[in-house]
Amino acid sequence: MASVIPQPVSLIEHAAEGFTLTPESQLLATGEVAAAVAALLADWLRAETGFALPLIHTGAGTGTDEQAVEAGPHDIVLAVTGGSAASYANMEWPETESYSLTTDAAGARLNAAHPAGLFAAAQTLRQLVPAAGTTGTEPTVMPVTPRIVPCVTINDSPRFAYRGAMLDVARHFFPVADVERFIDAIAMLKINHLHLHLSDDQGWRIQIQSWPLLTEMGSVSETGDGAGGFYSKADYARLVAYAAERFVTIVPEIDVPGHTNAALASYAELSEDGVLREPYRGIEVGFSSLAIDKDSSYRFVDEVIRELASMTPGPYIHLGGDESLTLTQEQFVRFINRATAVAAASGKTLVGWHEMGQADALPTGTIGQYWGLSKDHAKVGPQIRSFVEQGGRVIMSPAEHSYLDMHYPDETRLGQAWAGSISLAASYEWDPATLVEGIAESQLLGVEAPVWTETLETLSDVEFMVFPRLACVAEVAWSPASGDRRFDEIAPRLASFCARLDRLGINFHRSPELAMSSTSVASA
Ligand code: TNX
Repeated sequence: MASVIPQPVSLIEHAAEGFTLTPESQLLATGEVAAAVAALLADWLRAETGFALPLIHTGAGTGTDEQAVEAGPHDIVLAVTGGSAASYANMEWPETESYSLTTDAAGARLNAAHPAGLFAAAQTLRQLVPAAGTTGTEPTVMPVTPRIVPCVTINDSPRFAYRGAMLDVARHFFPVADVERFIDAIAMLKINHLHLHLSDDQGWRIQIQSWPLLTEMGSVSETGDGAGGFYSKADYARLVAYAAERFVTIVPEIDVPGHTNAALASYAELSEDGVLREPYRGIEVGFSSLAIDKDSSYRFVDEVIRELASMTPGPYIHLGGDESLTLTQEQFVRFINRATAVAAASGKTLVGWHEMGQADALPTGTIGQYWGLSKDHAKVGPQIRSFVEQGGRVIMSPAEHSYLDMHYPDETRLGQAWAGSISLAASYEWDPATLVEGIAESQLLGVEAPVWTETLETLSDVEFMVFPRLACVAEVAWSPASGDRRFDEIAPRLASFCARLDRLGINFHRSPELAMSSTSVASA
């Protein structure tokens, strides 16, 4: 059975003989851009199989080491048909991320018009390759056993352009290697944006040359007694590049005017009373604010966002705006109108949490991120619709479905509970286009699953909360709309995805909803 998450638009499984990956298989890539994706695919498959899997450049590309090679029946052929870097730049979404994939007794063929689509195809093929020596049902322990991929024809294309995960590196800091590992894991699910929550009360995590004390003083704390930390410019550049190779766009967030204790513990001039704050190591929210009537606050926003923008090739910068509980609405709106105008001078499209929609002079096109609860729709609906009225679109992160820091129903050691517990079914059975009145398909940029880390100290903790629920959210974000998604539809595929996570050493919650014993996890 061909088991892929997110479910492709069209996956036809034929009764015919499948594709056999053998120790002699090769990867044949047409052109340089296909070769870069093929190199990643080769790495993944080598790690899983131990096969040599040489990569050969072939055909009409620009590489110098091209060879004329006939593909054999056990080879994987990857091609990008779109042409040049210039034509990629003009290509429209969703063509950029669409692909086709066929596997049969004559080989495996991956085709896309754009390298991002080829990367998606490679992730799909990776999921189709079974574990060592299995034919889907019978485990053996012969590592060099050929892997039989079912005979399939897949044509696929995403529903939403923005499919995100958010990692809170402020409450607990995660070093570059952890974030890289996280990027690899989320990219398996065709997640293509990583939102990094880079500042909060507990810590400031990104080097800013024009405000050096932010990291000198503001980065040394985190929730609990850890040492905190920050990304140097070189670290951040490394993360951006690592993500880009995996077709993931980094969306950096500097949260203002609230969630700013770490900045106020670095520069006294940023607070209303001019008093330097102490580092904060708790988990309360809403108690801090930039001084909204001091010019220094807007110079801060201007210089920090400009510098961040110059380090960030992606189109978005997130400016937070959530939970400014010390300000009146009038003060908050005044701050947001002025701060977003200042930040928009960076040239980036701004993103804000739904509260930001209370402001009436947002830069045209500002994106709103909805994180509400269903019981609050009456209050939050107007705030999120306000982004649309001001020319922007919406990212859906409904807390009851996509907040991956919430407890599992059966496991409460990690996580929080303010949005309830989130079962695997709850992370799957929802539709972003019907959740909030007045926000329909065409107003949506996409879907994002945030992971707040007040209770999550290690990457293993993060993985436990994220997997497998992110797989459910990723399918909501990629696969075609389905009026009434039923958990049953994804449950068996989720079990085999979890078996893959297990082989990769990625932590996940062995939820009773997976309806599997530990032996079926081991062999799926
Ligand atoms: C709310 S969601 C927050 C975060 C917390 C989170 C904990 C949002 C925009 N703000 O500051 O970390 O709840 O679940």
